[in-house]
Amino acid sequence: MAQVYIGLGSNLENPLGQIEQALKKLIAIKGIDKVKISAFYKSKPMGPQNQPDYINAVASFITSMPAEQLLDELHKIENLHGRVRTEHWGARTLDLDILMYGSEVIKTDRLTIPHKGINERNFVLYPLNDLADSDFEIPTLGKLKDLLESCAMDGLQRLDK
Ligand code: ROI
Repeated sequence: MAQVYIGLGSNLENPLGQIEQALKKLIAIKGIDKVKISAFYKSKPMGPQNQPDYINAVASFITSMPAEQLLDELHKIENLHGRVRTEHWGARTLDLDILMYGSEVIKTDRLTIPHKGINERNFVLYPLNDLADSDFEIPTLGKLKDLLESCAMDGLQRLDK
């Protein structure tokens, strides 16, 4: 069993609804248990600024599904949400990223885990902090507590559910 963390993001076509619906589909995946969900956050776009603000959240669960198979399941959900892969770092209806897969470090054509850029993404670190305890260690990157200290909220807004 691995403890897995997933990042969710959307900035098109009712982002809040996209995230809520995606979480329902995530929970329904066979072989995933003990799902926990962070608060939802509103965040400024990282990358091109001529796109709407994002809604971001993090989910955690345990699974014995291999990472690549989990990635396939997440892509299926993205596709159901009409995800079209167009502009690099452009707007999207739904983005599901495997942030961490247990303590594994994975680098293949399809997967980089821990997910790239986690340490500088407030929209990942702050929701992650809702789920993980303060001495949580991100493989290769260090303690969540230390990463948070050097990552400003910078307009990141925690939403009331
Ligand atoms: N910016 C924010 N704020 N949230 C995201 O989820 C997000 N996802 C992305 C890029 C385009 C890098 N910017 C983002 O993929």
